[in-house]
Amino acid sequence: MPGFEWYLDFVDKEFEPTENHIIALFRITPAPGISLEEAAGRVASESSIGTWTTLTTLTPDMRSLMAKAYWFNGPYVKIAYPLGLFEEGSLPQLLSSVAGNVFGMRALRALRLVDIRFPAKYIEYFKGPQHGVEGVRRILGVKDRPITASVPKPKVGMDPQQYAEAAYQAWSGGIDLVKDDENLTSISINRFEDRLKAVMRMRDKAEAETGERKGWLANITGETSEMIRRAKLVADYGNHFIMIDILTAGWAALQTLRDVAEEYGLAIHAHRAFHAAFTRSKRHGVSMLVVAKLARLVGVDHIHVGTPLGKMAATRREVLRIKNAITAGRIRGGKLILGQDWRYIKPVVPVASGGLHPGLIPRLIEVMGRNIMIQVGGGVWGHPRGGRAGAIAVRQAIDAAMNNVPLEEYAETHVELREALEKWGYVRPK
Ligand code: CAP
Ligand code: MG
Repeated sequence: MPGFEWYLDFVDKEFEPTENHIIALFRITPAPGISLEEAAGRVASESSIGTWTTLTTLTPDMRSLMAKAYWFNGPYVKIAYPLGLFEEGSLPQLLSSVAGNVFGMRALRALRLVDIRFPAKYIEYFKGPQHGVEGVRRILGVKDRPITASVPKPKVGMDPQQYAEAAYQAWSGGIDLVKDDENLTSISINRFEDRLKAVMRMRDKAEAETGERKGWLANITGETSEMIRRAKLVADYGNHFIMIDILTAGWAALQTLRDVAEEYGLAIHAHRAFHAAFTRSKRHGVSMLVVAKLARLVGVDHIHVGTPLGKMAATRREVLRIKNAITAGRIRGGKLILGQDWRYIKPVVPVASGGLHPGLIPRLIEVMGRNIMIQVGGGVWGHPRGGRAGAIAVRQAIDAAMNNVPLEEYAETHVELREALEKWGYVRPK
């Protein structure tokens, strides 16, 4: 290493982090000619106090803020960060540190932030979910079975009246939550306020007819002050839920809306559109595990975690690891997963969605359990007899699974389910 480089000062295999360090687990692929230790030192340096050269301004006391790469296992490296590096309660600043410049360094061919652990002294500046799993189930009056949601499809194209009618069909067929699609916010053919008024009229009608509680995941995504205005409108009309595309809206906006949601008792549904731009590669980017843990810390009430059966790429192992990370009170550390004590931070509802239909529901419940939300869009609106029949078929598939009755057998006496199986069988869409 040239005389002006000091990256190895950020590597200490004897270092023992304290309870008050933030720990990041990285997967590091050095560029040719760079050792793993040097690459790890570059990551620890660039994400804490260093840069490419030694400095005349560095005093001994500043060294206490140096991050330390201290654990090495193949390409995996743990880096410990002193809490003094971080602004209390600011996710943007956390990510600008541990997930900022480091991804672009020439000394690395690839870098992935695999997991992150927050100490109690960092967690204490965040609210976590306002309602959490128990609170959401209480709002909906759904005790044991999976919560159901459906996105009226086509995802964009219906005007407010058509959309509200579709919502009514889904609710009256037994769906608990009607969800705006991730790209349906307020567009010329379907303005947010018009949709709000039309949908809420139908929500009341469906509740009166079914005797079940119904909710609308109102996609308020937009510029932050507009999201605040829309959240207040949703609360004024008596809906208990808002939906935010948290990654396109941004972490700062999510933190603001978490405070607004507190004021109005609103549960937050987190859609993760945009995540696969950086979560999908196993060698570069940020894992969905990290995204889900950050979202729990800020305080979403539901978040999409993927499903191994659907149209989006996801492995069973990854989905279950994410599900555990957002629902367990404590995460046990393992070889490549960091322990985490979530303390007072409530559990978040894992959302399984993407290519699901009645034929997949029993297997989905077998793999992901009952304490999930199942979103079925095309699998409801593609039913031969329309959305209401599709919704009924979803509930029939859940009933069959909850009572351990094979779908084929249950379909003999439940026509909507039979028709869904005739159209899709057990296909796994892609
Ligand atoms: C699913 C969906 C969701 C995806 C998001 C869609 O519709 O509404 O946005 O599930 O992916 O637009 O594709 P379908 P993920 O039920 O018709 O597939 O849940 O993996 O974040
Ligand atoms: Mg969608």
